[in-house]
Amino acid sequence: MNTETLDIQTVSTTPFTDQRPGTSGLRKSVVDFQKPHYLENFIQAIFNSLDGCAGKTLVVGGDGRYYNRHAVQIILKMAAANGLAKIILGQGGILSTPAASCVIRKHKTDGGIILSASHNPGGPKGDFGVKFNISNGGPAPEKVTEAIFARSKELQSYKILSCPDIDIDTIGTVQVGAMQLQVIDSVDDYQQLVESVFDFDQIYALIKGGSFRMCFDAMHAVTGPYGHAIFEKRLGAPAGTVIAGKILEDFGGGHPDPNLTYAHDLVEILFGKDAPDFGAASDGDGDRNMILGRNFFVTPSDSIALMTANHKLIPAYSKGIAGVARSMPTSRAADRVAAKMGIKCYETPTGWKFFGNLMDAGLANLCGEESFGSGADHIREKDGVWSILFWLNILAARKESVADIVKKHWQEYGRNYYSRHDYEEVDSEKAHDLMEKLDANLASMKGKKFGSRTVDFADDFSYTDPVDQSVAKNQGIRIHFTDESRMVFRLSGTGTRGATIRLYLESLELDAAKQGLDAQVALKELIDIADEVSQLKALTGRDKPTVIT
Ligand code: VG1
Ligand code: CO
Repeated sequence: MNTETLDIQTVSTTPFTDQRPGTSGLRKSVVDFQKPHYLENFIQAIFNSLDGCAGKTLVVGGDGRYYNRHAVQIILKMAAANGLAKIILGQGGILSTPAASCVIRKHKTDGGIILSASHNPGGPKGDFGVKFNISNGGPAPEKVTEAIFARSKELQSYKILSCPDIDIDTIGTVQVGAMQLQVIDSVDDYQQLVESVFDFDQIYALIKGGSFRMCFDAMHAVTGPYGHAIFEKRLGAPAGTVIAGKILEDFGGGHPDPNLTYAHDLVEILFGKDAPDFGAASDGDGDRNMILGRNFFVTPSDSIALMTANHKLIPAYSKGIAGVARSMPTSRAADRVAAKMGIKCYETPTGWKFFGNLMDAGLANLCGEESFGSGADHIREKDGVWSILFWLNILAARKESVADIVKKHWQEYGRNYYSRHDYEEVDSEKAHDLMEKLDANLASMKGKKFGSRTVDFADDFSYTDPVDQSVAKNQGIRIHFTDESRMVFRLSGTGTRGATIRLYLESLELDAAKQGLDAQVALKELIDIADEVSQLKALTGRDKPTVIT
C-alpha cells in the first residue's frame, strides 16, 4: 500500500495536567475521558513513550464497559497513523485483563493497551480507564508510567487516520491504512493456557460426578464468555452455572467488585438454603476473584496462603515453586506457609506491577493481594478465572469442603484474622492531612502501649526491588505490634472521586479453639486503636467505613 495516499491527520492539542497513571493505569470518569482530545492525548503519550512505533505490534482489548468500542476505534486509527505494524484485537474489543496479558506473551508483542476501570462502575456516568502493559505481559513499571506522564505534559499534537469505522467484530486479518489488524477470539488463547496449568480431567470428573455443584457470578462483566466457555462448555458444569454472564456496558447498573458487599446475588446463593458447594465471582476486567464455599467466605489473604500450601496438587506447580509474593497490606498468612515449606516470601507495594520483576527473574511463582487478587507466572497480571480453577483443582484433588480445607489450614498454620475498612470519597485535603499527621508521629511510636498491645515498630513502607534496585517510597503507613498484630493506612491510587482511605487490620490466632470468631469481633480492639492513633473519625467526620471486606 502506498502510505502517501493515506489520510493521516495531525491534530493540534494542548496537554492535560492530570494524566499520571495510578496503581493500575489512568482511571477517570467517562465524562473526563469524553473531554475533547483527552483519550487521544493519552494514547499519543503512550506511543511517544515507545522507542519508535515503526514495526511494533500491540494487543488491544477491554472489559466491554461503556466507551470501550469508541476507544478501540480511536486507538486503531491512531495506531495506524503512528506507523505501528500490527494490532491484535480481541473480538468486539473484548479481552479480560489476564487474557490480554496471555495474548501479549503468546504472540510476543511489544505490549498492549487494556481498556478498563476494573471494578469501578461503568456506564455513561461511571468510570473508564486505559492501562499500558509491556512485552512481558505485565503492567508498565513506574519508570514507564512516569515516561508516559512526562510525554503527556508536553504534547502538542496527535496523529490519527481519517477513515470510516473499522469492523472489530469479524475474526480475521484486515488492513487499516498501512497497519495490519488481526481480530482474534477473546477466549481461545487464554483457555489453552489455563488448560496447560490445571488438571482439567480431574476437575471435569469432580463436576460431572454429580454430587458437586458450583456457581460463578460474572457480574455482567468481562468474564461471562470465559465462564461459559471454560466452566460450562469445557468442564461440563450445567447451563445456568454462570450467572450474570452477558457483558453489559453498564454491568447491569452494578458494581462489578467481587466482595461480600457487591457480589450479593452470589452471596445469597452460597449462604442460602440448599447452597452449592462452591461459589466464585470475578470483577469488571476479570483479574479479581472471590472464593466462597457453602456458607463460607475465604479471605483473599487466606486464599493465597492456601494456594501456596496446596501448590503441589496443581500439575504446573507439582515439582515445587521458588517463592510466593504478596503486597504489603495483604495478611502474613502466606509468609507462615512459605516459612514452613522452606520457600521464599516477598513483600511488595500495592499493585500488580511490582510482581513482574520477581516473576521474570523466577524468584516468585505465586502472587497475591488482599484486594481479591491472586495469580501466577503463567501471565503477568492477577487472574480471576485462574484463581477459581486453582480452587476447583484443590477441591477435585482433596475431595473435602471449602470450609474444612480452610479450617484445617488454620489449625496447622494459625489464623490471621484480617479485614480492610475503606473510607471512600473523603475530602482529599482531609485524607492527606490524616496521613501527614500519622507520618509525623511515626518516630515516637515504638514501645507505646495501646490497650493490651505494644508497638514493635512503625514506619512508612518503602520497597527496593531486588531485581533492578528501583525504590518505591511512601507505600503505606504500618504500625506493627509485638504480638504480631498490625494495622496499615494508605490512600487508594485507583479512586476517581475524592480520596479513599484504606485501613488494613490483622491479628494472629494460633489457638484453634479461638479461630472461629467473626473477623470484626476478633479485630475490635485493633479497630479502636486505629481510630485512636489516626483520629480518623474526628479528622474526616466519618463514623463508619463505606465498605468492609
Ligand atoms: C486497588 C487494590 C490493589 C489492586 C488495584 C488494582 O488499588 O488495593 O491491591 O492492585 O486496586 O486492581 P488501590 O490503590 O485503590 O488500593 V484492579 O482489579 O482495580 O486492576
Ligand atoms: Co480488576
